[in-house]
Amino acid sequence: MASLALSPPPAASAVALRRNPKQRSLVGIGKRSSSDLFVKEKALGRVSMSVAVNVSRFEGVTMAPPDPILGVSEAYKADTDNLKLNLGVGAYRTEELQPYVLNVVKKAENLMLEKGENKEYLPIEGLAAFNKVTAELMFGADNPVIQQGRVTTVQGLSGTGSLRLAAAFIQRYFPESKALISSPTWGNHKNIFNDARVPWSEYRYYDPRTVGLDFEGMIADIKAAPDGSFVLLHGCAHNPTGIDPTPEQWKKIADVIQEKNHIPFFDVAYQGFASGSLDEDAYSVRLFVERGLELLVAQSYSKNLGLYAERIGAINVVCSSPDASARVKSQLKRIARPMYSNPPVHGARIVANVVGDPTLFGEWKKEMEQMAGRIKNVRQRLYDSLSQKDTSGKDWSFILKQIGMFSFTGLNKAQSDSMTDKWHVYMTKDGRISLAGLSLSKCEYLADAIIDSFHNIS
Ligand code: KET
Repeated sequence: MASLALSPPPAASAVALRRNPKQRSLVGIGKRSSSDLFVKEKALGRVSMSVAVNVSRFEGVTMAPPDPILGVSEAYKADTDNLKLNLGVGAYRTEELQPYVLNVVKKAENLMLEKGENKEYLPIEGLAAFNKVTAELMFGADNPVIQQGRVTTVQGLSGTGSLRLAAAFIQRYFPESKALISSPTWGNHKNIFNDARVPWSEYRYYDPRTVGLDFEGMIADIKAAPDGSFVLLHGCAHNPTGIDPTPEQWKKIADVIQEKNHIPFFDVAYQGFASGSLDEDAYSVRLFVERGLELLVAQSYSKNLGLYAERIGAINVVCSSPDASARVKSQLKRIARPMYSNPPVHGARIVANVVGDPTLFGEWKKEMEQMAGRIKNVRQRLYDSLSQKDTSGKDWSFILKQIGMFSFTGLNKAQSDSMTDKWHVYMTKDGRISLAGLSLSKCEYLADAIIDSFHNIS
C-alpha cells in the first residue's frame, strides 16, 4: 500500500479526483479501506498521494457478462421466491432437489482414507491407474487400440480442461486447421476454441421445424469444410438439444469424415446418462475407432460420477501407431506443465477405485441407471402434464424423443425470460431446461410456466 501511495503517476491522481468525486466525500466518515488511508494521509499532509490509491490500474477492464450457464445459478441463488426452480446448470439433483453424492463415491473415499494416501504431486499426465481405467471405460478394455498402445490418455481438469488442452494442442500442431462445431452446441465450446485461437465454424445440427436432427444439413456442412478439419461431435446426449444421431446416421457421419480426412474430436460428458448404459453411450466413439480413424476424446466424470467440483476427466488421443501416441503424450504434457503443472489427485483416485474395482463398478452402474431413470421419469411426467394442460393441440412429444439431462423446449429468449421473470424458473436463454434439476412434484408447475410463456409471449 505504502509504495502505491508514494509513487502515484501525477496524471492518474488528477483522473482519480475527477472520476471519483464520491470517494472524496468519504473523507472523515470513518469507512475502512481506501478512505481510511485517505484520512491518515491527510493528517500527514500527503493528500494528493493517497488519492492515487483510488485509481485502479484496471480502469480499462470492462465488466464481463455473466456466464450463460453458470450465471443462471448465481441469479437463482439471489431469488427469494419459494417457487423458484433451478433448471439452468446440468447437475443432477435428487427427487427432493438436493445435490447427490453417489454411494460408490463415499465408499471409494472411505477406502482412500483407510489407505492413508499421501498428497504428493501427480505426474504431469495424471494418475496412471486413473488413465488406464478411464481409457478402458471409453474404448472397452479389450479394444485393440488399447492393447496396441495406440491410445494416449492424459488426465485433465474435467471435461472443460481436457477440451482446452486438446484445443491448445490443435492450435500448436495444426495451425492451419479449423474446428467444426454443431449449431447449437454447449456454449463453452466456442469460448474454448476462441481462447485457444483455433478458428471454428458451425455445422447444421438442429432443425427447429422438426425439432429433430438436420441430418442432411450436417452431412453437407461436414463435406463442405476444408479437408483435415477437426469435427467436434457430442459422443452421446447432445447438449443442448438432447438429439443424437441414430447408429445408421453415425455410420454415415463416419463415412464423410473419413472421406474428407477430417479428425473427429468427441466430447463425452454424459457417458451413461443418455441410455443408462456406459457401453451403449460409447457406441459412436467405438464405431469411429473400429473404422481405424485417428481421433480425440475428451471425457468428464462430472455428471456420471457426480464429481463436478473435483474437476476430473481426461483427454484421449487415438493414434495410428504407439510411437505417434507417445509423441502426442509428450506434447500434451508440455502444454499442461506451464498451464497448471499437474492435475489434482482426489477425483482421480475416486475414479480409479470405482472403475477399477469390479464390485464398486457394478454398484456404480446401478446408481447411474437410477439417476438416468429418475430423469426419464420426470421427462415423461413433464410431457404428460404439458399434453393434459395444453388444450391448443400443440404436439409436445419431441420432449420424449430427446435424451440425457436436458430438454430443448424450443422456447425463444423472450419466452425463456418470462419463465424466469414471471415464474421463477431459471433456465438458459436458448430454451434449454435441465431435467436433472426437476422433481416429479414440480412438473405441473413447470408445465403451467411453459404453456403460459409459449402461448402468451411472442
Ligand atoms: N462438454 C459438455 C457437452 C458439457 O455439457 C459440459 C458441461 C462439459 C463438457 C464440461 O463439464 P466439466 O464439468 O468441465 O467436466 N456442461 C454443464 C456445466 C457447464 O456448463 O459447465 C452444462 O451444460 O450445464
